[in-house]
Formats: sequence, structure tokens, C-alpha cells
Amino acid sequence: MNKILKFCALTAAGATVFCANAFADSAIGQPVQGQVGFEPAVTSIARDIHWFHNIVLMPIITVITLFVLALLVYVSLRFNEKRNPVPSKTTHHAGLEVAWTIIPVLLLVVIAIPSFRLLSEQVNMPKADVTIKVTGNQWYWSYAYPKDQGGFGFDSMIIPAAKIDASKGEVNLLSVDNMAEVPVNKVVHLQVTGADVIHSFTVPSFGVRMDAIPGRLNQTWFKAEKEGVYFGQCSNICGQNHAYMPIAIKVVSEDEYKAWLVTAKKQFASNGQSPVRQAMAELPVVNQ
Ligand SMILES: [Cu+2]
Repeated sequence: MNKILKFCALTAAGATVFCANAFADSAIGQPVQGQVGFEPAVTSIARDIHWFHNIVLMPIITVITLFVLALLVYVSLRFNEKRNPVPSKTTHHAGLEVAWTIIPVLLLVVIAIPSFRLLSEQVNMPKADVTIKVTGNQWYWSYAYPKDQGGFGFDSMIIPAAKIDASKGEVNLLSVDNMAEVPVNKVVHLQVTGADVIHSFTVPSFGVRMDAIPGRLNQTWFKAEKEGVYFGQCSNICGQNHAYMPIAIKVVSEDEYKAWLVTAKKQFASNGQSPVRQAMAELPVVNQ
């Protein structure tokens, strides 16, 4: 009895910690220790992805798994050699075969409808307020803002572990030296490409993931509804420092964004070209 009580207490404590972690406001836009599930959604697409996963896929997967488990348990108990010494010679059952073909087809249709709706939301982009070009490089990201936003570009590199300053909100393995900034509640189009190999631009809270392929310009979009810093990572294994090319996007108010454009234009001015300021030797080593 004591053991059961202890187990219940531990489970309750675990659940409390989990909930506190999952809903801690300071953790928006980044993963937290012990987290299960997604980072909080701040775009309509991310919310729909979460709905699709939590309400459609998870229940279906759970029911199928429990059903198959129950069948296996039943078969091994009911039809083992002891209880069923003379097995039936039945090899076909028309009704059963029709059922195990039709039911999965219906399940796939149920999954396909919200899946295609989600896909069309991602592909049919609303009119852009801001367009940014994002280029994946081994192993950092470059951002270019077009002329109507000031016409400048910059590289965004990981801050090495030794230089992380937690008091400034910097997060080891996720923070970068130059964050891209975007205005809140505005449609941001991203044009994504790769300079060398295939990378993938992914920000979980935005529900954004787009492959960055050399020689090809992919497009995606998001409209962040809450100010804050949102982290992501390259999600396509792209070489030795794949794990060390994080993404950090700062969502700010319209006024802050305009002010940032002015300072960023000065800071990153270099004849419209993205400044080459980092030598390969400065990249963090893999085993930090
Ligand atoms: Cu990469």
C-alpha cells in the first residue's frame, strides 16, 4: 500500500513539474527540460499542426496500438497449444478480408482530409508584409532583407558555450550573435535556399520547416502573434557542425521593428552584400 501511495505521489509530482514546464511563459519559443509535446504555438499553422497531431493522429494511433495489443494477448492466451491442441484449418474469411481492407482505407481518408487542409494553409501564402531571404550555409544562416526593408544582409552564427550569458536570456546551443527580427502580427514570407548543401530551416513555434536547397528558392510563411525570441535548428543533417547552426528570430512590435531596420542597415551595410565576417576556424568545435 505504501509503495502504491509513494508511486502516486511521485507521479503527481512528475505531472506537476511537467505541466509547470510545459506552460512556463518564459519558455515560449524554446524547449524546456523534461518537456513532452510541442513548444507553444504562436501562429495559426502551428496551432493547426498541434490540433492535427493531438486530436487526430494520437487518438487513432493509440486505439490501433491497444487494439493490436489486445488481439495479440487474446490469441496467445486463447489459441496456445495447451488450450487449443487441434488448430482450425481455416485459411480465408471473405468478410474479415474486406473489413481489414476497408477500415484502414476509411482511417486514411479521415487522416487525409485535415492533412490536406493543413497543407493548403501552408502552401497558399497570404500577401506578404515583409519578405526575408534565408540562406543555409555550412554551418550558419544568412538573412537578407530586400530594398523595401532597407536592403541589407547579415550572417547569424551560434554563440559558443563559453560566451553564453544567461542573464541576457541567451540559451546554450540555440542563441546566435545576430538575430533576425520581424514585426508581430504581420505576414512574413521566407525565401529559403542553401549555399552549399541541403539544410532545413525549422522554427517549431511558428510551425515552419522548409528545406534549404542549393540552386532552388523555396518559399514558406508565418504570422507570429506574440512578441518574443523563437528558436529553431537546422533539421537536415548537413555535415560536421549541423547541430551548431541554430535559428533565432525575434518578434517585436511594429515600432521596434522600424527602429531595428535603421540600426541594422547601418550595422550590416556593405554594398548590399552580406558581410563575410566569420572564418571557418571560428566555428565552434563539434564536441563542446
Ligand atoms: Cu544545416
